[in-house]
Amino acid sequence: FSAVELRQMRDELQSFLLEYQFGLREVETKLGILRDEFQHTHDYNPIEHVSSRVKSPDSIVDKVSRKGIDPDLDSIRTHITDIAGVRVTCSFVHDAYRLFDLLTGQDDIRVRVVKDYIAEPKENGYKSLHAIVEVPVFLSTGRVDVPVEVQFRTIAMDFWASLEHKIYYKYDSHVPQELLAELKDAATTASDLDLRMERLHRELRAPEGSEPARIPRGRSA
Ligand code: 0O2
Repeated sequence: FSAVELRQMRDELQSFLLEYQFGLREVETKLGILRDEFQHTHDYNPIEHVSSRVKSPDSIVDKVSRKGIDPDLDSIRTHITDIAGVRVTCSFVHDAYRLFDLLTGQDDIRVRVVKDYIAEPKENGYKSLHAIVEVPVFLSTGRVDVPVEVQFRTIAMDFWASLEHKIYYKYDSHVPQELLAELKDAATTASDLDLRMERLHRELRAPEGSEPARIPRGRSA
């Protein structure tokens, strides 16, 4: 390649990734508005925190080779839908679903795919609600609809997933069987905690004078 061609490739790659950066900003703004309005109207913040990232070029290249995708920008755009990713961590499971409904119900958002790993956890115990949404971004050249993967989860699910991710990388994806079993057990403990915290929270928010929700003792309370 000549120096001019290399510069052109770099520029193309930069504008390609910039679109995803803009897509993230739009989704983050929507979530920020929902959080602030919710706090104002209901005196309650359903979002614990939001993090986002554009996939690194290295990680895009890994996925291209893992999935046998043609290494050109058009097929990457078509086949890799998590180049822009936002993670919304909520205190409670019902908030994760509520945020999902509020975001995906907006009429400029198009929902491409939903994977509900909260209702149907993965075999290893992973839980989260995933949606690939398309958000419109307006550039000087016109409108582009940018795919963004949004993951909704609770603090407990997030705690579990980040540890599992670290273990998976440490063992280069060959995690010993005992550790896998222990992770799965920890996922059950995390779900139990989510249930329990949600019940306590409901009791806290029940109108004064009303019958307090009964909180059963025991493992799945
Ligand atoms: P990172 O570092 O978060 O970007 P694919 O993305 O094509 O491999 P699929 O089925 O299209 O898989 O997507 P899916 O199932 O919606 O999962 C994509 C993302 O969800 C992953 O992105 C993780 O962030 C998260 N995820 C899915 N399964 C697991 C899991 O078992 N453990 C943990 N810790 N996270 C999971 P990346 O690109 O793998 O990683």
